[in-house]
Amino acid sequence: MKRILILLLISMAFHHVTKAAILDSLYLIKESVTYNATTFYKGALSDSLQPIQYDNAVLTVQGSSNDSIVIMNMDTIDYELYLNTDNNQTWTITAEDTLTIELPLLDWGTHAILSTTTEGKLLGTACILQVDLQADHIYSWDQWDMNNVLSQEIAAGTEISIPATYRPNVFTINADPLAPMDTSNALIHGYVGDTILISVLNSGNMVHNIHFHGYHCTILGASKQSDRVGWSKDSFPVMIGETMTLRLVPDQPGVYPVHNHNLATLLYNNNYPSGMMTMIKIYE
Ligand SMILES: [Cu+2]
Repeated sequence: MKRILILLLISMAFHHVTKAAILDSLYLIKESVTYNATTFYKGALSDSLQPIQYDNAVLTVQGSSNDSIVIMNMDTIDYELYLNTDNNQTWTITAEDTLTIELPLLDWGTHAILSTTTEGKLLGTACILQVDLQADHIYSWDQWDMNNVLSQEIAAGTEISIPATYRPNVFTINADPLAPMDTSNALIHGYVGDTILISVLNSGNMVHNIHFHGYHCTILGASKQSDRVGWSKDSFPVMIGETMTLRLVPDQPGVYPVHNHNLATLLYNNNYPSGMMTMIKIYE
């Protein structure tokens, strides 16, 4: 009897440890950012407050464990968050409060925590979850679009939806509208023959169309276009709120651009190339 009790206590202890594994603590924020004299509001789930990661946290998750994430709501409004691959999985965090959310068991691939709350939904508040991904290099691209004046109205609560006259002028991969060719964390580096996995999220308000120069990518996972899994392509759409996992195995060295095929998304303050563009740099 004593032995059973000890075993029970040990199993409870282990159970408790796996249940309570805290993956990360994130700040839920909504802040104004200025690039080249143009100011816009961006929502984010950030790993730190100084500096704020406007490009959202990217977490490595083991699908077989119910990990938790602590979220501190720094905003003065309540937020509802949900898992993009399971709409029944929702969490509400009241204004200026802290909540520990427990993730369900997750399938291999790329998932995202998104928001149904207007400010979070339209201003790109998100967290990418990379579940059990293994490769030589793992990257992520979070695509978001907005109009800078509209973003201020959304942040002020005077606009609660995307109007029919929506004319976005801010286009970002990982929250940077300038598409810096040397410093962006969207930039991909690797060697010929490497396996490179890219998690893609569309946290924006319109469909975005990725186009690769130099290479084809294989779609290993797509949360909304599951019929495309296995396709190898150089151009494909990413739906609003969709996550995809792409596999790139470079067959040649070189430096090639990747960009949104909708060329209007390659502008910022009328400068080209900006916005939804980055580079793939492959070495021999
Ligand atoms: Cu091109």
